[in-house]
Amino acid sequence: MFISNKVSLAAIALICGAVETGICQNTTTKRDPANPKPLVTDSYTADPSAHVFNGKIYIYPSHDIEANVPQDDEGGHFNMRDYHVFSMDNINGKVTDHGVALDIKDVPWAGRQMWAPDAAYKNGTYYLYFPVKDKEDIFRIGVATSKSPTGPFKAEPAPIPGSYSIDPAVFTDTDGKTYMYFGGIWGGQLQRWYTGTYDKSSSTDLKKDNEPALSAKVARMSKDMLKFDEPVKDVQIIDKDGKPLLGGDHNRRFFEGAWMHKYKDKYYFSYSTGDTHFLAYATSNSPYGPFTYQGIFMKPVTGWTTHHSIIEFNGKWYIFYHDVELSGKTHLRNIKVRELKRNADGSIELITP
Ligand code: FUB
Repeated sequence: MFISNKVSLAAIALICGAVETGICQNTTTKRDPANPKPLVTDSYTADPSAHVFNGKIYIYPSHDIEANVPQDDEGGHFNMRDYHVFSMDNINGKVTDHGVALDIKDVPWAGRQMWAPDAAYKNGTYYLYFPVKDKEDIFRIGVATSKSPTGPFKAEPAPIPGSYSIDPAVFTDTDGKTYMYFGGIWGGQLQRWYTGTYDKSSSTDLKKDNEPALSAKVARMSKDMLKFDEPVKDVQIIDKDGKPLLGGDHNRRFFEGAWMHKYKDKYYFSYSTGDTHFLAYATSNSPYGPFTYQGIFMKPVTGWTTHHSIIEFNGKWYIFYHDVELSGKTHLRNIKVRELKRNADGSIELITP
């Protein structure tokens, strides 16, 4: 079912020329909203965290590479080593690759696997948040800063104190307070922190199907955006009867890839269900939750992982996500964008990719 498309990737890389050394522009300008195409075709990109800064769209994705690591439940095959930032003047505009924004060799505490990043802006500084395994092979979340949204970013000498697991998603509320949502089970190691300290014994989930599912985490960021300003809390997801979703409820429970957006004063917490490959969402009147499960809003894409972000741009809402159209391989992904539509009650229309 997967299609190999290495020929077109190589051809575009030739046209583009400067992929590894500098700025490369994909000149595609017409996009079919019903059939989105990869936004970047000369490298592999995934986990797109999109933001609007100064009226322009910036995308902070993972940079997938072929590292020839065998596939396993812990995601060893996702062995990424750097980040590039991409920008677009408008949703149909060309995509500009701004080159290497942060390299693993410039993160003194990092061991391996730079996974899904996110970014934020405050008081003249841009912040890149990134999960990477430390030298003990434990995922931590790092932060790097720049005066430009495209980097290069300079990493802090140590990870954010008290951070663990993967997939940071940073949301600044209308009152100016910023929160980080994070976590992911299986390869993301969240289950290993169940007791409060790191326990290496579990490689997937808790295996406690009738107990509340593992939750994503949230913490308000300090004013300097470099640390948590409070103890990390659970992001609880409940059903319409107020009961927590259970660990065995694989179609609905949180797995990884959290995102937060606000629409008409409601907080929308969205995430991947992982091994069932849905994007689902839950809503609350508070950024801390509890969040009431609302449903899935995207059916599975090609490839094992599904990961997204949601932004408003010029009065419309968009979802950035990835699939494996270019490679047919689950660890070599490509980012895409399509419009996100809502019903009159604020619920999100189901997308069938
Ligand atoms: O890209 C590596 C991991 O795959 C991400 O951290 C997860 O969200 C999944 O997309």
